[in-house]
Amino acid sequence: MYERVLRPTLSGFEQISEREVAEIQEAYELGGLAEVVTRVQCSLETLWNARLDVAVTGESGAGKSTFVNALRGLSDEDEGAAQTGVTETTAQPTAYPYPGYPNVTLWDLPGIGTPSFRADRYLEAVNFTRYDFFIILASERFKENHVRLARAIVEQGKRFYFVRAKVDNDLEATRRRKNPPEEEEVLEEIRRDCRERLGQAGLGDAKVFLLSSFEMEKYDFQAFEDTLERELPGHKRHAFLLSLPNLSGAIIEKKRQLLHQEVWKVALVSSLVAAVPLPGLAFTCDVSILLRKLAAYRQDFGLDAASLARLAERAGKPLEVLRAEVRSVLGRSINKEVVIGLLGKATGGGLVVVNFFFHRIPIYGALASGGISFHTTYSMLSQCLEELAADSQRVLVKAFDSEV
Ligand SMILES: Nc1nc2c(ncn2[C@@H]2O[C@H](COP(=O)(O)OP(=O)(O)OP(=O)(O)O)[C@@H](O)[C@H]2O)c(=O)[nH]1
Ligand SMILES: [Mg+2]
Repeated sequence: MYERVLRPTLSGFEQISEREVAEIQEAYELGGLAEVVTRVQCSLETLWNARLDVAVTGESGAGKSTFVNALRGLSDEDEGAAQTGVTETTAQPTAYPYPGYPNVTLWDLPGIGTPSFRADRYLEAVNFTRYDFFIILASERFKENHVRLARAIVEQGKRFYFVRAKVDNDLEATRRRKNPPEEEEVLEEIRRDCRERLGQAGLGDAKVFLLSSFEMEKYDFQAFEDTLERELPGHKRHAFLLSLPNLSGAIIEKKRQLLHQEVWKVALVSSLVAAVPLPGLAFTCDVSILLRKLAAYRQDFGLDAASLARLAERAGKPLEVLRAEVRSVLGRSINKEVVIGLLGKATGGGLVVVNFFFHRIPIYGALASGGISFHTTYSMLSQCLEELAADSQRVLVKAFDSEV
């Protein structure tokens, strides 16, 4: 029990930065605990409400719609999926919000295929200011239009990432040769070619990634994800990472770490915002905040019914087989009674650890006083987070029959 609570907290005890400590101190001096809660709540809401709009563009047939679906964890047949393999008819950008994350939207842009293509007009027409960044998708040959578009995007002060899509096709084709080269050789050759062409056009520092929407987690996907994440501002990084489908163990682990950093804020708000007595417990806390947050965790880790069903579909596994890997209480059902039960069990569990870092905060004395559930709530939330992340890893391994 102590082990489980200790592990994540110790590794992330720097989770409260010097800046945050100073901010809390200032708020406390200004308006006591009430002001602290307001500030913390505000910072959480900035994170939770962050918008992210990503434009996916490229030539007609490059695989834009398939890519949009794969990045959203959808199969082409799923409800709400972008239509693929059909001739593009719409000249308007189409919005595809992430399932369960309406603030994060992938935009499937019209193709850039025609010879009379004018990049500046195109950007105007697709309302370029709306997007945080562009993904230029190219399959097969590198074309002049890609360069024109990339330059125009940079001229407008926006960022682009160059994705060379459908690399599974390239590998398949070279496998048919008499003396097939190594896979990595083929990939490196494609990478070099793209970089060279972009370099000749004065875009030498452009980022190039080789991907396949049919095997999204392979090839350069991890580098692609790491780069996007690194180059986004903090609150947008949060939205981006949480909305990603759990394609790899690395993504699940990153989500766990990210969420772990905000546990103390959620615990603080829920224990101070409303004094609602709980049956059978010696303290008060706002269970509805906890309930909402725990339901969000479940979705972040792809364990809610809709996410599991999508994964089962994508992996071609029966839903029941995946569900059997969900072992935590919360992963199976979530309601007020379950949460109160968990709070009852969590009492005291994480006290030692919480003290370890939280004493740096000036309001510590006030929090440690009787009746405030901060410690218990903190322990409960971190433990649930650990268990849901572990469930998520197990489900992923089962779905794709592999260590991830
Ligand atoms: N092998 C392979 N085929 C792909 C991949 N991505 C897309 N395709 C196929 O490429 C074709 C075109 O894909 P779409 O996603 O419809 O392409 P699009 O860019 O949206 O096309 P338009 O909307 O017409 O501009 C479809 O038959 C897809 O199945 C991939 O990663 N690998
Ligand atoms: Mg399309």
